[in-house]
Amino acid sequence: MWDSLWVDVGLATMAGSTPYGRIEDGAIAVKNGRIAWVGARADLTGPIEGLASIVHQADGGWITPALIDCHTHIVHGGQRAGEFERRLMGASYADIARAGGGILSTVNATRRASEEELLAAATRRLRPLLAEGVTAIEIKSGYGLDLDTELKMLRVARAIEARLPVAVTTTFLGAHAVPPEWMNDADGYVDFVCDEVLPGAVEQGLVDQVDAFCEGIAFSPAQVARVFEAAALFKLPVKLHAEQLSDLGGAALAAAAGALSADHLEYLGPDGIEAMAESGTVAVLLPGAFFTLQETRRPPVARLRKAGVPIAVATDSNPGSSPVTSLLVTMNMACVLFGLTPAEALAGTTLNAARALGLQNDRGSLEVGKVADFVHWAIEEPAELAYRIGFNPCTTVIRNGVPTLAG
Ligand code: DI6
Ligand code: FE
Repeated sequence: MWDSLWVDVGLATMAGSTPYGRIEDGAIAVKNGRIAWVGARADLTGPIEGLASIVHQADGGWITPALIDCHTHIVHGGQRAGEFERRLMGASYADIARAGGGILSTVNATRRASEEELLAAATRRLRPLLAEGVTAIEIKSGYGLDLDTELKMLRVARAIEARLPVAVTTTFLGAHAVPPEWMNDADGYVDFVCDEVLPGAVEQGLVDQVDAFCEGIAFSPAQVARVFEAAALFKLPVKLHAEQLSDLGGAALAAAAGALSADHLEYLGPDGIEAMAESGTVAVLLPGAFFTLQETRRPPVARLRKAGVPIAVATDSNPGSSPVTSLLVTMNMACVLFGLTPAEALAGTTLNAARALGLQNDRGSLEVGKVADFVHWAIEEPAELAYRIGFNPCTTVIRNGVPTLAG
């Protein structure tokens, strides 16, 4: 006897080799918070009332795996609307960063903010994501750039998991920018990150994975390699902000380190693609940053596809380059701006987002044994999720098999 069963619904399982893994008239059952059965309703045997304690007649619509936002900087102090205005007047993102604004302006605001203030502000930004059926999210540090503030950000990320119905993967991003105290000694700062900040955060159980920003305005491949070595000492998985504004070979470096993902990738070249395909590194596309910065160079989607590199899609939610708090809008951008199909966009926020976080055994598809996190949508076709802009058709978020929100 199952705990619950959903019928009279389409299933986009995101499993198997067909787009969406569609089952038109499906059924999905839950036992002890995990998916216990999934398939065509016609394959259920016996009267359905006898199969589960609770039977939900969905009355049409579609169930998909719960969404996963696999790249965010959602914990931060302040806002950067002033920079938005300056960019509209012609200043570039890199100009603003070099003039001491950009990431460093958020560092100042984040250092000043209390833990309670950071938690309250992040919670307000998370609400719209949760209402869209996000039940797992990655949250990076990287706006502290000193020991106390990096730990503070990561504690807030952990507190989010305790307070809100969402699983949080924390990512240490101490190598996000060179802070003012180390302005003339980037190598010294990297040593400090590797020798003091990362070990301190790991000791407190605050780090699930390690990231860095490989870019002319941030850290060189040689510096990133040192951060990856430090992560390896703690057996932590790595990922990288790579090839966002130029091609420094970051993706190949990440792939060689066995990275879970390389993210952004507008300037990714053939060598990087090949290396990622070989290592199984996920390409995380962040169209919100491309849109916000009015970039023109697109990530090489056709070549990634051809090489068989798994493609994920995330908000990159941050106060500078991607002030985005909708994964559905981000899926639309991935289609319109980058040429993904709606099925690829949904795989990018479910199955491949799970892979980018190393969570694919538990999340990302409707398959027996995985965590029973899924979403019911009032839609006629799964492609509707990527097609509308600013409309949220989510009716119910099911978390650990329990309906948690009826919108
Ligand atoms: N790339 C990004 O898109 C974010 N960080 C990064 O390395 C932007 C962070 C910011 O502008 O605050
Ligand atoms: Fe980012």
